[in-house]
Amino acid sequence: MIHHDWTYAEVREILDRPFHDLLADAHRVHNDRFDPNEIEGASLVSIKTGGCSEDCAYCPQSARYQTGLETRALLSTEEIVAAARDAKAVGATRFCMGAAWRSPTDKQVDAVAAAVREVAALELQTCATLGMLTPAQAAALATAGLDYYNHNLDTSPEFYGEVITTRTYDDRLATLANVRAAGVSLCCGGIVGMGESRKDRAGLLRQLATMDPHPESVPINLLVQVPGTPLEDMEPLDGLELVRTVAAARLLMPHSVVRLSAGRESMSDELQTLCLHAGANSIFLGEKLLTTPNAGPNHDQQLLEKLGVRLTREPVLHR
Ligand code: SAM
Ligand code: DTB
Ligand code: SF4
Repeated sequence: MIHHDWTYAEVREILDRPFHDLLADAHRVHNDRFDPNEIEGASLVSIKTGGCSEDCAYCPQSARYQTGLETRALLSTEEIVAAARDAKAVGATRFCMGAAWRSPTDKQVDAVAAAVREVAALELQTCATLGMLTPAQAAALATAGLDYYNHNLDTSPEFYGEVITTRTYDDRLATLANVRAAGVSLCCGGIVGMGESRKDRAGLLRQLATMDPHPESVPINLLVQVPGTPLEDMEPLDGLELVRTVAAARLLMPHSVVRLSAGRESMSDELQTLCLHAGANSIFLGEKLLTTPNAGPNHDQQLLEKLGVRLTREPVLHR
């Protein structure tokens, strides 16, 4: 049964279970719904880089922090399509276009919509993450054939103000509602390792799991600690807390594809494997996330081979 009425206490009880019980429960649900030997490969390209007006404390692309990042204007449709072809060549089935905007102008949305049309023609699933959207902008992207929109809640409503002050949690919820209303699937998750407590991880998971329907994709990012950002010296999160978060996401949102998203570069193969065992069934492929290094295709291929895990277009739901 899929529930959308999770209470904080229920979510917290799941996160607090003895580790082996939590892992076994999550793997059972994962195995019932999906083939654990199949994962989705997604690919990211930064279509507009840096110079962002927002103050997200984790982000190398904020203009407020000296991260040494080279800014870049919006790529042309041709450049985006070339990146999409490269993504397809490494086995990606979803192509996500990310832009460092607070919210795009209508003209910028039109330019991205033109690229979406061409990427969709390559038979890649399309995703974009462009910041806050109006209902009309979401509808324009839907018309262009956008399959998914990524917009993260990032953390619990209570911890949110410690990380971002330039837009509110409610702003994010409004964009999510606009995207849903346009008929585009949601990719929505958060970041762990920003100094939040287990209470906040439970708060984030509760927000996600009380959406109806649940987001189709749930990215769980481990903070990438980028020099120059306010979170650069954060004490790294205990890996087992990441596994708990993934396992709880799997139990709370059994039909969603859970992506072990940013941060795999700093994880051991064993930690990544525990996350896949706990129910993660999507990763980003390729050398780069948006601006920071990713695990890389050679290493990923070796790991997937060792595990006997295949890349698949869409992890199959058994029931
Ligand atoms: N500018 C748009 C926005 O913020 O909505 C879209 C791009 S933004 C880079 C997309 C997401 O990337 C953020 O919401 C955040 O969850 C994630 N992210 C950014 N920097 C990160 C970091 N250093 N570590 C982990 N995740 C990060
Ligand atoms: C998401 O949840 N993670 C991706 C994607 N959505 C856009 C972004 C990760 C960014 C990591 C930092 C960087 O490379 O700039
Ligand atoms: Fe800008 Fe998005 Fe980075 Fe926030 S996460 S600073 S909105 S690019």
